[in-house]
Amino acid sequence: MLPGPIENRLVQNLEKVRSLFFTLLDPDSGSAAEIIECGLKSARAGVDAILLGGSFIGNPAFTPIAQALKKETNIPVVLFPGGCSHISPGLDAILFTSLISGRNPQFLIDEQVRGAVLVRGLKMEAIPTAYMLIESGRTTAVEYISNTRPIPSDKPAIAAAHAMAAELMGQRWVYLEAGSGAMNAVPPKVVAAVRASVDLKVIVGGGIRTPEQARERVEAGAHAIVVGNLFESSKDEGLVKDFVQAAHGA
Ligand code: 1GP
Repeated sequence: MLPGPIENRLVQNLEKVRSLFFTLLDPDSGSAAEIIECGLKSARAGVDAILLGGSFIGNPAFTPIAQALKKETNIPVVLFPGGCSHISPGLDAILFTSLISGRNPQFLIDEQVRGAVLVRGLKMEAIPTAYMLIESGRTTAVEYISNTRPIPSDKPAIAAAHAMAAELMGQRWVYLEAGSGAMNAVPPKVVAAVRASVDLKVIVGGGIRTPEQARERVEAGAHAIVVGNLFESSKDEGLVKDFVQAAHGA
């Protein structure tokens, strides 16, 4: 499967900036109006894409939120699913993830088999992404829900080996995840080890709270930085701009 227009656009953006910056919106983090406003602020601040999703999605307004963001912004709105039940119309693309750090077949292949039929039916662009949990100081929601163990944060070689396997299996992106609201973000050493081992595009997220932390991970080789929690609580457009500048290398 060749890259689709959204993936191509992100890769083209990478020719102009040092690293991409994505905002993650959790559909359950507030009212539909609040989430849409957070997305619009992100768009005005210059983010490269909005990720929409999380471990749980209980908000029945999920699809209208996605549609409103698509209508009112010109940046990609990409589903970041917690499972195949989150696949719904109105999004530009899906990070089609497999939780390769875990050994739970449900998130390695089962959700994907069920989701593939839906993605094809909706003619949704899929961005093939290996998803890896990195230990971050305490149990995270994604670790608990997926019933998997993260990779130890002081073992960059293990993370690199997983990324190599993902590349050999045809993935194009790898997402190094500390977990939403993580105590510790993915260490730069882990980012650097993965970047040095594969040609995959490297996304880093979870527990990044300052532009400086974002910059350190860009220096280590991240192609994209993801921040969620912080913007949901602060609602500060200026702060999003600071992160965009840190990622873009301005
Ligand atoms: C979580 O990587 C994302 O899946 C973003 O994490 O909410 O901690 O920024 P935060």
